[in-house]
Amino acid sequence: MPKKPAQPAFDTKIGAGGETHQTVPPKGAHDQAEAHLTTNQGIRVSDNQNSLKAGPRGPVLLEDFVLREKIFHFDHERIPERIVHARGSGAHGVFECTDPIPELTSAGLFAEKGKQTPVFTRFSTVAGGAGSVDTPRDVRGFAVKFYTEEGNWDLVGNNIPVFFIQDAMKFPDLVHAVKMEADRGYPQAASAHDTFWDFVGLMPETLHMIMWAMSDRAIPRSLRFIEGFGVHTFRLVNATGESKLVKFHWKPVQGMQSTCWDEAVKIAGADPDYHRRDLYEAIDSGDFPAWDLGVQIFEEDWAMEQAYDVLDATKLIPEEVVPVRIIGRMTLNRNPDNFFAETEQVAFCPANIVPGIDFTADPLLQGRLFSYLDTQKSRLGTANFHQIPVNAPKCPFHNFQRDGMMQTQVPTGRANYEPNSLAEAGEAGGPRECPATGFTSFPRNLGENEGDTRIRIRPDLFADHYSHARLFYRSQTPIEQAHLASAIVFELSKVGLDHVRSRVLSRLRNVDEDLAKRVADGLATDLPEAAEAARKPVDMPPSPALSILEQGQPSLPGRKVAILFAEGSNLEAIEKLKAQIEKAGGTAFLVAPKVGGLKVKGGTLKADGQLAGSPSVLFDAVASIIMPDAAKAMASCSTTQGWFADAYAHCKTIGACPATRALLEQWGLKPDEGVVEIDAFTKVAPARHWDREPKVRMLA
Ligand code: HDE
Repeated sequence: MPKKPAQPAFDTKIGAGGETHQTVPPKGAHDQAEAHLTTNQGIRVSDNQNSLKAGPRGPVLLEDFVLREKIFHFDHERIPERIVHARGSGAHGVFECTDPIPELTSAGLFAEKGKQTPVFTRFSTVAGGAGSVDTPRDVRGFAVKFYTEEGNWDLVGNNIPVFFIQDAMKFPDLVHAVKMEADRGYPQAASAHDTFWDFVGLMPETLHMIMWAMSDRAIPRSLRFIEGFGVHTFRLVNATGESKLVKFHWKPVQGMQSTCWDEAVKIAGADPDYHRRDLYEAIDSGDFPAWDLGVQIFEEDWAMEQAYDVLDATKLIPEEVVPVRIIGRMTLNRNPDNFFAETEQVAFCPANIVPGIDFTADPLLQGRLFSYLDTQKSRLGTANFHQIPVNAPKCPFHNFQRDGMMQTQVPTGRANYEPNSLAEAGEAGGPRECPATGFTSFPRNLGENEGDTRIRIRPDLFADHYSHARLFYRSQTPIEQAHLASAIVFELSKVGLDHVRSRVLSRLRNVDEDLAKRVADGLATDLPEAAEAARKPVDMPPSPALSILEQGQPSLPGRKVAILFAEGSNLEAIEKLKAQIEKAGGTAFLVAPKVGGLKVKGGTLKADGQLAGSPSVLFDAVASIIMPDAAKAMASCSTTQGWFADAYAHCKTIGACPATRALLEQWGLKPDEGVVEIDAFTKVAPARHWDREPKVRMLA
């Protein structure tokens, strides 16, 4: 991480009372230009320390406009947080088209190889408030704003390709159920409570997404290691008006990786900003995360032949059936300058779409097309939120929408209506519609052909609530299945209402009998009768693309590794290991019982973090280079023991010198193939050794 130089400070005496405070002189050309502190009206402030008083001990005067303006502005600093996805982290970047698809879409951003489009991306959790922690079990939002030359396109997706519900009508109920319970105001950022599982049990359409949410996908290692999905079926339309259906995918170039539950819980305490920090630091250090954008393209006729409805957002199309074609890459290469101005004020909206892309009649998507514009007005307070820099298109935009709160544009002339003939009198007439290049909606939406009968009903195939949940469960590796079953046991163990637990179990029997048994066993409860299924589930061939572990072991680039040392450790060995890790693309972080500088063999060494403040959960793998004397002193330290025990229990690679190995044995942490000599460490880290897991933890 590049370190910012420390600023020199000097003391000043101010005020009649001679109070001392420290201030920092402006530095650099930029600061010099803005050296004078002013009010919002541009009046220079002479004293930013003391309010205006009637004498040194007298009351503060109402005329102190400097104080009043400062406090007034501060009082209104907070804006309503997002009702969902309140906690998020964002970054700027660029999207580059790598495989143009003009035959599929007229959208300019996909027209030529090498074409670049600026983007702003915001990742988020869903259930917790803006100040909640980064690592709860939750869905992650994955929203990308493409500032294209034809206007803004927002692909507002998640890290899970399906959703809990099929119809926007149920969204407020879902969100009320998962958020803090209405009377008690807890739990924060957690689905493990009665009301959420009550909703799940009563709404079997949630079960597919429940499988994902209870899998390791919902406890990612970092935002850099998640996939993203547009979820709904969209439409691509080419220049001649031909159309195909499409699902959008983001594939992380860094690979995919998750934590395990015990680790995620401990990270929440050790570093509540774990994901935000990780993203910021990676970008700040030039290790730019990237994602490939892929499309699954399919014909409407093909869609109509499937056993599921592609307008149903609780269903996915297996990649093995319709492969994902990679068409471009997004690289996040710039952190926001200001969190509030950019990450907080960014306003995504699935209705922001460009010519060449169109919606389908997915009833969840249709509801979203209303909701986002509406919510921005209450969150950002004005219909002019599109003028905030992070939201404004980077291409010209002109229309006759006028005025409103916080209008920052100054339109000139009389033309504020259309049609007008002011140009005939030599005045500016303003912009006009463009039939040739303007956005036109595709004339037919899939499913929109059933006459004009107004009905509140779902299509038949929407009633299959279990087949895709089953597909997901059966596509997982055994260890992932165990994690998933254990997660449901954990969540249901926090449910106080017996009938809620029982109803969920009765639904799980339709997903997979083995899963239901494991959960019932984990709860020490009897299996109820299977719930009646509205539509008999069908078995689909497993899809390895749905498993994280099937994608392979993580590699070192982009991962953070701790090297523990203590008094007397061998400096040369530490430096050698550090260099090896960095050469392999990882980041080495030195941890010691004290940070200031310890005497080691060969010199003095400062640590990057103190042992108690840098628990092993924050690293992908750990190595330890210590002398027997130090090991002896550390043997009785519960923090040190916990440091190793967690690394071991989270199935991480441990690089152990002989003294460390002896310590592990003393603590009963049996060395296995994941406990390696220092020389072999870089090769093995940061693989996870899941074979170890059954030895350290009871899983369902
Ligand atoms: Fe959202 N969702 N959502 N959602 N959503 C919001 O918009 C909504 C849904 C998603 O980083 C809100 O600006 C409805 C699916 C992301 O700023 C709100 C329905 C998917 C973000 C809203 C859904 C998403 C949001 C809250 C059901 C994945 C964060 C604040 C019909 C495809 C964007 C805001 C950011 C945010 C409504 C379902 C993704 C209230 C009504 C499905 C990533 O407008």
